[in-house]
Amino acid sequence: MDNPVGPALQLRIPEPARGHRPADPVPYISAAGEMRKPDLDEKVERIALMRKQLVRVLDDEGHAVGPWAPALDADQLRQGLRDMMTVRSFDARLLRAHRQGKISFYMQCLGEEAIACAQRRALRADDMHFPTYRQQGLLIAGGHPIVTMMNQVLSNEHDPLKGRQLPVMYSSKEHGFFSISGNLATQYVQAVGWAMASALRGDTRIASAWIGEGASAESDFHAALVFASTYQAPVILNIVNNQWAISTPEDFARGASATFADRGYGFSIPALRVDGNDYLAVYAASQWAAERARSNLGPTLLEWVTLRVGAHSTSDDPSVYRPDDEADRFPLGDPIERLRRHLTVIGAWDDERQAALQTEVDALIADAFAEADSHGSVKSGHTSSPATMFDDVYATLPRHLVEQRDRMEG
Ligand SMILES: Cc1ncc(C[n+]2csc(CCOP(=O)(O)OP(=O)(O)O)c2C)c(N)n1
Repeated sequence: MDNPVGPALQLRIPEPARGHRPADPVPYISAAGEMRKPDLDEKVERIALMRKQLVRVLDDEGHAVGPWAPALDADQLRQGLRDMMTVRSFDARLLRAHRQGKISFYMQCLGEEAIACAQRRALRADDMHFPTYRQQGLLIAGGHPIVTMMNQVLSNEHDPLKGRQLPVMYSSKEHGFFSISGNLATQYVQAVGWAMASALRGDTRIASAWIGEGASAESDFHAALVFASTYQAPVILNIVNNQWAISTPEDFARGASATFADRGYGFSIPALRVDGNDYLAVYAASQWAAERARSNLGPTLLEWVTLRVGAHSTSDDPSVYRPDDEADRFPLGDPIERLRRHLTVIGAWDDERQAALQTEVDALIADAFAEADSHGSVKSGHTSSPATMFDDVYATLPRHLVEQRDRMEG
Protein backbone atom coordinates (compact mmCIF):
# COMPACT_ATOMS: atom_id res chain seq x y z
CA MET A 1 0.00 0.00 0.00
CA ASP A 2 1.23 3.51 -0.85
CA ASN A 3 2.34 5.64 2.04
CA PRO A 4 -0.28 8.47 2.18
CA VAL A 5 2.31 11.02 3.42
CA GLY A 6 4.73 10.38 0.54
CA PRO A 7 7.88 8.30 0.13
CA ALA A 8 10.55 8.05 2.78
CA LEU A 9 12.99 10.93 2.37
CA GLN A 10 16.42 10.20 0.90
CA LEU A 11 19.71 12.02 0.50
CA ARG A 12 21.86 11.90 -2.59
CA ILE A 13 25.10 10.34 -1.40
CA PRO A 14 27.93 10.77 -3.94
CA GLU A 15 29.56 7.47 -4.80
CA PRO A 16 33.33 7.18 -4.59
CA ALA A 17 35.16 6.38 -7.82
CA ARG A 18 35.21 2.63 -8.16
CA GLY A 19 37.87 0.77 -10.03
CA HIS A 20 39.87 3.34 -11.99
CA ARG A 21 36.97 5.48 -13.07
CA PRO A 22 38.19 8.70 -14.69
CA ALA A 23 36.91 12.06 -13.55
CA ASP A 24 33.74 12.98 -15.45
CA PRO A 25 34.46 14.41 -18.88
CA VAL A 26 34.72 18.20 -18.83
CA PRO A 27 31.17 19.50 -19.28
CA TYR A 28 30.16 22.43 -21.48
CA ILE A 29 33.28 22.67 -23.62
CA SER A 30 33.13 25.65 -25.96
CA ALA A 31 35.14 26.24 -29.11
CA ALA A 32 38.11 28.61 -29.01
CA GLY A 33 36.93 32.15 -29.66
CA GLU A 34 33.26 31.29 -29.10
CA MET A 35 32.70 33.31 -25.92
CA ARG A 36 32.20 37.04 -26.18
CA LYS A 37 34.15 39.46 -24.00
CA PRO A 38 31.85 41.50 -21.75
CA ASP A 39 32.45 45.09 -20.72
CA LEU A 40 34.14 45.38 -17.34
CA ASP A 41 30.97 46.76 -15.73
CA GLU A 42 28.46 44.53 -17.50
CA LYS A 43 25.58 43.39 -15.29
CA VAL A 44 26.12 39.99 -13.74
CA GLU A 45 22.87 38.63 -15.24
CA ARG A 46 24.17 39.37 -18.74
CA ILE A 47 27.35 37.40 -18.08
CA ALA A 48 25.43 34.49 -16.57
CA LEU A 49 26.17 32.03 -19.37
CA MET A 50 29.90 32.46 -18.93
CA ARG A 51 29.82 30.52 -15.69
CA LYS A 52 28.75 27.45 -17.68
CA GLN A 53 30.77 27.71 -20.88
CA LEU A 54 34.52 27.89 -21.29
CA VAL A 55 36.58 30.92 -22.31
CA ARG A 56 39.20 29.62 -24.76
CA VAL A 57 41.61 31.42 -27.06
CA LEU A 58 43.92 28.79 -28.56
CA ASP A 59 42.32 26.47 -31.09
CA ASP A 60 43.53 22.95 -31.92
CA GLU A 61 45.91 24.24 -34.61
CA GLY A 62 47.51 26.77 -32.25
CA HIS A 63 45.85 29.91 -33.58
CA ALA A 64 44.71 32.59 -31.13
CA VAL A 65 41.09 33.40 -31.98
CA GLY A 66 38.21 35.52 -30.72
CA PRO A 67 37.74 38.61 -28.59
CA TRP A 68 39.63 37.25 -25.59
CA ALA A 69 42.96 36.94 -27.46
CA PRO A 70 45.30 39.16 -25.40
CA ALA A 71 47.76 41.60 -26.95
CA LEU A 72 50.96 39.76 -26.08
CA ASP A 73 54.02 40.12 -28.33
CA ALA A 74 56.35 37.27 -29.23
CA ASP A 75 58.80 38.10 -26.43
CA GLN A 76 56.04 37.92 -23.83
CA LEU A 77 54.80 34.62 -25.25
CA ARG A 78 58.30 33.16 -25.22
CA GLN A 79 58.68 34.38 -21.64
CA GLY A 80 55.45 32.57 -20.74
CA LEU A 81 56.77 29.37 -22.30
CA ARG A 82 60.03 29.74 -20.41
CA ASP A 83 58.20 30.33 -17.09
CA MET A 84 56.11 27.19 -17.52
CA MET A 85 59.07 25.07 -18.59
CA THR A 86 61.07 26.32 -15.59
CA VAL A 87 58.25 25.32 -13.24
CA ARG A 88 58.04 21.89 -14.83
CA SER A 89 61.77 21.34 -14.62
CA PHE A 90 61.81 22.60 -11.00
CA ASP A 91 59.09 20.11 -10.09
CA ALA A 92 60.85 17.24 -11.85
CA ARG A 93 64.13 17.95 -10.03
CA LEU A 94 62.48 18.10 -6.62
CA LEU A 95 60.44 14.98 -7.27
CA ARG A 96 63.74 13.26 -8.03
CA ALA A 97 65.22 14.71 -4.83
CA HIS A 98 62.40 13.03 -2.94
CA ARG A 99 63.15 9.71 -4.63
CA GLN A 100 66.81 10.20 -3.75
CA GLY A 101 65.80 10.52 -0.10
CA LYS A 102 67.01 14.13 0.12
CA ILE A 103 63.62 15.65 1.01
CA SER A 104 60.68 14.31 2.97
CA PHE A 105 57.79 15.60 0.89
CA TYR A 106 56.95 17.34 -2.38
CA MET A 107 53.92 18.57 -4.36
CA GLN A 108 54.14 19.26 -8.07
CA CYS A 109 51.75 21.18 -10.35
CA LEU A 110 52.29 19.08 -13.49
CA GLY A 111 49.73 20.08 -16.15
CA GLU A 112 48.58 23.20 -14.27
CA GLU A 113 51.57 25.46 -15.00
CA ALA A 114 49.73 27.99 -17.19
CA ILE A 115 47.38 29.16 -14.46
CA ALA A 116 49.80 30.58 -11.90
CA CYS A 117 52.43 31.59 -14.49
CA ALA A 118 50.04 33.59 -16.69
CA GLN A 119 48.15 35.20 -13.82
CA ARG A 120 51.41 36.32 -12.20
CA ARG A 121 52.41 38.03 -15.44
CA ALA A 122 48.93 39.57 -15.92
CA LEU A 123 48.94 41.19 -12.47
CA ARG A 124 51.29 43.83 -11.08
CA ALA A 125 54.37 42.86 -9.11
CA ASP A 126 53.04 44.43 -5.90
CA ASP A 127 49.62 42.78 -5.92
CA MET A 128 49.14 40.18 -3.20
CA HIS A 129 48.49 36.47 -3.77
CA PHE A 130 47.05 34.10 -1.19
CA PRO A 131 48.05 30.78 -2.78
CA THR A 132 47.71 27.08 -2.16
CA TYR A 133 50.60 24.62 -2.37
CA ARG A 134 50.17 24.27 -6.16
CA GLN A 135 51.04 27.84 -7.22
CA GLN A 136 54.84 27.65 -7.29
CA GLY A 137 54.42 29.25 -10.74
CA LEU A 138 53.56 32.57 -9.04
CA LEU A 139 57.00 32.68 -7.46
CA ILE A 140 58.93 31.40 -10.46
CA ALA A 141 57.18 33.67 -13.01
CA GLY A 142 57.62 36.51 -10.50
CA GLY A 143 61.40 36.07 -10.49
CA HIS A 144 61.75 34.70 -6.95
CA PRO A 145 65.22 33.15 -6.45
CA ILE A 146 64.95 29.45 -7.24
CA VAL A 147 67.76 28.44 -4.90
CA THR A 148 65.86 30.01 -1.99
CA MET A 149 62.77 27.95 -2.82
CA MET A 150 64.91 24.82 -2.89
CA ASN A 151 66.50 25.76 0.44
CA GLN A 152 62.98 25.90 1.88
CA VAL A 153 62.16 22.45 0.54
CA LEU A 154 65.44 21.09 1.98
CA SER A 155 64.80 22.94 5.30
CA ASN A 156 68.52 23.74 5.47
CA GLU A 157 70.23 26.62 7.27
CA HIS A 158 69.51 28.91 4.29
CA ASP A 159 65.77 28.27 4.42
CA PRO A 160 64.29 31.75 5.07
CA LEU A 161 61.46 30.11 7.04
CA LYS A 162 63.99 28.43 9.37
CA GLY A 163 62.49 24.95 8.99
CA ARG A 164 59.13 25.88 10.46
CA GLN A 165 57.04 25.03 7.45
CA LEU A 166 56.41 21.79 5.57
CA PRO A 167 58.42 21.61 2.32
CA VAL A 168 56.67 23.66 -0.47
CA MET A 169 54.82 25.89 2.01
CA TYR A 170 56.69 29.00 0.88
CA SER A 171 56.18 32.55 2.11
CA SER A 172 57.50 35.76 0.59
CA LYS A 173 56.21 39.18 1.49
CA GLU A 174 58.54 40.85 -1.05
CA HIS A 175 57.07 38.73 -3.84
CA GLY A 176 53.45 39.21 -2.75
CA PHE A 177 53.12 35.55 -1.78
CA PHE A 178 51.24 35.01 1.48
CA SER A 179 52.42 32.13 3.73
CA ILE A 180 50.84 28.89 2.60
CA SER A 181 48.71 27.15 5.19
CA GLY A 182 48.13 23.40 5.36
CA ASN A 183 44.62 24.18 6.65
CA LEU A 184 42.77 24.41 3.38
CA ALA A 185 40.63 27.44 2.47
CA THR A 186 41.84 29.70 5.28
CA GLN A 187 43.66 31.87 2.74
CA TYR A 188 40.40 32.74 0.95
CA VAL A 189 39.03 34.80 3.84
CA GLN A 190 42.46 36.30 4.40
CA ALA A 191 42.65 37.41 0.77
CA VAL A 192 39.26 39.11 0.94
CA GLY A 193 40.19 40.77 4.25
CA TRP A 194 43.49 41.98 2.76
CA ALA A 195 41.65 43.36 -0.29
CA MET A 196 39.17 45.18 1.95
CA ALA A 197 42.04 46.67 3.95
CA SER A 198 43.75 47.77 0.75
CA ALA A 199 40.58 49.63 -0.28
CA LEU A 200 40.06 51.09 3.18
CA ARG A 201 43.58 52.52 3.04
CA GLY A 202 42.98 53.97 -0.42
CA ASP A 203 45.79 51.78 -1.79
CA THR A 204 45.93 50.62 -5.44
CA ARG A 205 47.02 47.00 -4.87
CA ILE A 206 44.56 44.17 -5.35
CA ALA A 207 44.44 40.66 -3.86
CA SER A 208 44.21 37.30 -5.55
CA ALA A 209 42.72 34.36 -3.65
CA TRP A 210 43.53 30.77 -4.64
CA ILE A 211 41.77 27.52 -3.81
CA GLY A 212 41.33 24.00 -5.22
CA GLU A 213 37.89 22.82 -6.26
CA GLY A 214 37.82 20.27 -3.43
CA ALA A 215 38.60 22.85 -0.75
CA SER A 216 35.87 25.14 -2.11
CA ALA A 217 33.46 22.93 -0.12
CA GLU A 218 34.93 24.45 3.06
CA SER A 219 32.82 27.08 4.82
CA ASP A 220 35.73 29.57 4.70
CA PHE A 221 35.24 29.73 0.94
CA HIS A 222 31.60 30.75 1.30
CA ALA A 223 32.30 33.21 4.12
CA ALA A 224 34.87 34.87 1.87
CA LEU A 225 32.29 35.26 -0.91
CA VAL A 226 29.80 36.89 1.47
CA PHE A 227 32.33 39.57 2.40
CA ALA A 228 33.71 39.97 -1.12
CA SER A 229 30.25 40.56 -2.59
CA THR A 230 28.89 42.68 0.26
CA TYR A 231 31.83 45.09 0.27
CA GLN A 232 32.73 44.73 -3.43
CA ALA A 233 36.30 43.96 -2.39
CA PRO A 234 39.07 44.35 -4.99
CA VAL A 235 39.90 40.65 -5.19
CA ILE A 236 40.22 37.89 -7.78
CA LEU A 237 38.67 34.65 -6.55
CA ASN A 238 40.45 31.76 -8.30
CA ILE A 239 39.20 28.17 -8.12
CA VAL A 240 41.62 25.72 -9.70
CA ASN A 241 39.47 22.81 -10.84
CA ASN A 242 42.07 20.13 -11.54
CA GLN A 243 39.45 17.35 -11.48
CA TRP A 244 40.73 15.64 -8.32
CA ALA A 245 40.93 16.43 -4.60
CA ILE A 246 43.40 13.68 -3.72
CA SER A 247 41.27 10.63 -4.67
CA THR A 248 37.94 12.46 -4.76
CA PRO A 249 36.58 13.39 -8.21
CA GLU A 250 35.52 16.99 -8.70
CA ASP A 251 31.78 16.24 -8.80
CA PHE A 252 31.82 15.50 -5.05
CA ALA A 253 32.52 19.10 -4.16
CA ARG A 254 30.54 20.63 -7.02
CA GLY A 255 27.26 18.71 -6.74
CA ALA A 256 25.54 16.84 -9.51
CA SER A 257 24.95 19.39 -12.23
CA ALA A 258 26.61 22.70 -11.37
CA THR A 259 29.95 24.26 -12.23
CA PHE A 260 32.25 25.83 -9.66
CA ALA A 261 31.81 29.19 -11.36
CA ASP A 262 28.08 28.89 -10.56
CA ARG A 263 28.95 29.66 -6.97
CA GLY A 264 29.80 33.23 -7.86
CA TYR A 265 26.40 33.77 -9.43
CA GLY A 266 24.59 33.09 -6.15
CA PHE A 267 26.50 36.02 -4.66
CA SER A 268 26.04 38.27 -7.73
CA ILE A 269 29.77 37.98 -8.38
CA PRO A 270 30.61 37.85 -12.10
CA ALA A 271 32.10 34.44 -12.76
CA LEU A 272 33.97 33.01 -15.73
CA ARG A 273 34.86 29.42 -16.48
CA VAL A 274 38.16 29.39 -18.32
CA ASP A 275 40.37 26.86 -20.12
CA GLY A 276 43.20 26.67 -17.59
CA ASN A 277 45.55 24.93 -20.03
CA ASP A 278 45.42 27.85 -22.45
CA TYR A 279 48.09 30.40 -21.44
CA LEU A 280 46.43 33.14 -23.49
CA ALA A 281 42.97 32.57 -22.02
CA VAL A 282 44.39 32.55 -18.49
CA TYR A 283 46.27 35.78 -19.15
CA ALA A 284 43.25 37.52 -20.68
CA ALA A 285 40.73 36.44 -18.02
CA SER A 286 43.14 37.38 -15.20
CA GLN A 287 43.70 40.77 -16.80
CA TRP A 288 39.94 41.31 -17.13
CA ALA A 289 39.34 40.40 -13.48
CA ALA A 290 42.26 42.59 -12.34
CA GLU A 291 40.97 45.57 -14.30
CA ARG A 292 37.54 45.14 -12.74
CA ALA A 293 39.08 45.11 -9.26
CA ARG A 294 41.27 48.14 -10.02
CA SER A 295 38.24 50.07 -11.33
CA ASN A 296 36.30 49.50 -8.09
CA LEU A 297 33.91 47.11 -9.83
CA GLY A 298 34.45 44.43 -7.18
CA PRO A 299 35.37 40.76 -7.12
CA THR A 300 35.46 38.31 -10.03
CA LEU A 301 35.35 34.56 -9.66
CA LEU A 302 37.46 32.53 -12.10
CA GLU A 303 37.11 28.76 -12.39
CA TRP A 304 40.17 27.35 -14.13
CA VAL A 305 39.46 24.01 -15.77
CA THR A 306 42.62 21.89 -15.84
CA LEU A 307 43.93 18.45 -14.88
CA ARG A 308 46.25 17.42 -12.08
CA VAL A 309 48.43 15.15 -14.18
CA GLY A 310 50.70 13.96 -11.38
CA ALA A 311 50.03 12.51 -7.95
CA HIS A 312 48.46 14.71 -5.26
CA SER A 313 51.79 14.68 -3.39
CA THR A 314 54.70 12.32 -2.83
CA SER A 315 52.52 10.61 -0.18
CA ASP A 316 49.87 9.66 -2.76
CA ASP A 317 49.56 6.75 -5.20
CA PRO A 318 47.04 7.75 -7.90
CA SER A 319 47.27 4.37 -9.66
CA VAL A 320 44.80 2.99 -7.11
CA TYR A 321 42.04 5.46 -8.00
CA ARG A 322 42.53 6.86 -11.51
CA PRO A 323 43.33 5.48 -14.96
CA ASP A 324 46.89 5.82 -16.28
CA ASP A 325 45.81 7.40 -19.57
CA GLU A 326 43.65 10.17 -18.12
CA ALA A 327 46.04 12.94 -19.24
CA ASP A 328 46.05 11.60 -22.82
CA ARG A 329 42.27 11.68 -22.90
CA PHE A 330 41.88 15.07 -21.23
CA PRO A 331 40.32 17.34 -23.89
CA LEU A 332 42.27 20.50 -22.98
CA GLY A 333 45.73 19.08 -23.70
CA ASP A 334 49.01 20.21 -22.19
CA PRO A 335 49.62 23.93 -21.52
CA ILE A 336 53.27 23.95 -22.56
CA GLU A 337 52.63 22.08 -25.80
CA ARG A 338 49.75 24.39 -26.67
CA LEU A 339 51.72 27.59 -26.21
CA ARG A 340 54.67 26.07 -28.06
CA ARG A 341 52.36 25.24 -31.00
CA HIS A 342 51.02 28.79 -30.99
CA LEU A 343 54.51 30.28 -31.06
CA THR A 344 55.39 27.95 -33.94
CA VAL A 345 52.25 28.88 -35.90
CA ILE A 346 53.03 32.62 -35.65
CA GLY A 347 56.59 31.97 -36.82
CA ALA A 348 58.24 32.86 -33.50
CA TRP A 349 59.51 29.39 -32.57
CA ASP A 350 60.90 26.12 -33.92
CA ASP A 351 62.10 22.72 -32.68
CA GLU A 352 65.69 23.87 -32.46
CA ARG A 353 64.85 26.80 -30.20
CA GLN A 354 62.64 24.54 -28.11
CA ALA A 355 65.46 22.05 -27.58
CA ALA A 356 67.90 24.85 -26.71
CA LEU A 357 65.47 26.36 -24.19
CA GLN A 358 64.87 22.97 -22.59
CA THR A 359 68.63 22.47 -22.18
CA GLU A 360 69.03 25.96 -20.74
CA VAL A 361 66.16 25.62 -18.27
CA ASP A 362 67.26 22.17 -17.09
CA ALA A 363 70.81 23.44 -16.55
CA LEU A 364 69.51 26.40 -14.55
CA ILE A 365 67.51 24.09 -12.32
CA ALA A 366 70.35 21.57 -11.97
CA ASP A 367 72.78 24.33 -10.93
CA ALA A 368 70.29 25.80 -8.48
CA PHE A 369 69.71 22.40 -6.90
CA ALA A 370 73.44 21.70 -6.67
CA GLU A 371 73.87 24.99 -4.83
CA ALA A 372 70.96 24.41 -2.44
CA ASP A 373 72.04 20.82 -1.84
CA SER A 374 75.57 22.01 -0.96
CA HIS A 375 74.01 23.68 2.10
CA GLY A 376 72.72 20.29 3.29
CA SER A 377 69.24 19.59 4.59
CA VAL A 378 67.29 18.81 7.71
CA LYS A 379 67.99 15.16 6.91
CA SER A 380 71.75 15.68 7.03
CA GLY A 381 71.45 17.76 10.21
CA HIS A 382 72.06 21.10 8.49
CA THR A 383 69.04 22.98 9.71
CA SER A 384 68.30 26.12 11.73
CA SER A 385 68.83 25.87 15.45
CA PRO A 386 65.59 25.09 17.32
CA ALA A 387 66.27 28.29 19.31
CA THR A 388 65.29 30.27 16.18
CA MET A 389 61.67 29.25 16.81
CA PHE A 390 61.46 32.36 18.99
CA ASP A 391 62.54 34.69 16.17
CA ASP A 392 60.11 36.73 14.06
CA VAL A 393 57.09 36.08 16.26
CA TYR A 394 57.00 38.96 18.77
CA ALA A 395 58.18 42.55 18.32
CA THR A 396 59.55 42.20 21.86
CA LEU A 397 60.01 38.68 23.14
CA PRO A 398 58.19 38.20 26.47
CA ARG A 399 60.43 37.51 29.47
CA HIS A 400 59.33 33.90 29.97
CA LEU A 401 60.21 33.10 26.34
CA VAL A 402 63.58 34.85 26.66
CA GLU A 403 64.27 32.49 29.57
CA GLN A 404 63.17 29.45 27.55
CA ARG A 405 65.37 30.48 24.63
CA ASP A 406 68.34 31.04 26.93
CA ARG A 407 67.83 27.60 28.44
CA MET A 408 67.79 26.03 24.92
CA GLU A 409 70.95 27.83 23.89
CA GLY A 410 72.68 27.08 27.14
C1 LIG B 1 40.68 21.95 6.29
C2 LIG B 1 41.40 20.79 5.65
N1 LIG B 1 40.71 19.68 5.30
C3 LIG B 1 41.34 18.62 4.74
C4 LIG B 1 42.69 18.66 4.52
C5 LIG B 1 43.39 17.46 3.89
N2 LIG B 1 43.69 17.72 2.48
C6 LIG B 1 44.88 18.23 2.09
S1 LIG B 1 44.94 18.49 0.44
C7 LIG B 1 43.36 17.93 0.21
C8 LIG B 1 42.74 17.90 -1.17
C9 LIG B 1 42.49 19.28 -1.69
O1 LIG B 1 42.01 19.22 -3.02
P1 LIG B 1 41.76 20.51 -3.86
O2 LIG B 1 41.24 21.60 -2.99
O3 LIG B 1 40.94 20.12 -5.02
O4 LIG B 1 43.23 20.96 -4.31
P2 LIG B 1 44.33 20.14 -5.12
O5 LIG B 1 45.13 19.36 -4.12
O6 LIG B 1 43.63 19.27 -6.11
O7 LIG B 1 45.19 21.17 -5.79
C10 LIG B 1 42.81 17.52 1.43
C11 LIG B 1 41.46 16.95 1.59
C12 LIG B 1 43.40 19.84 4.90
N3 LIG B 1 44.71 19.97 4.69
N4 LIG B 1 42.73 20.88 5.45
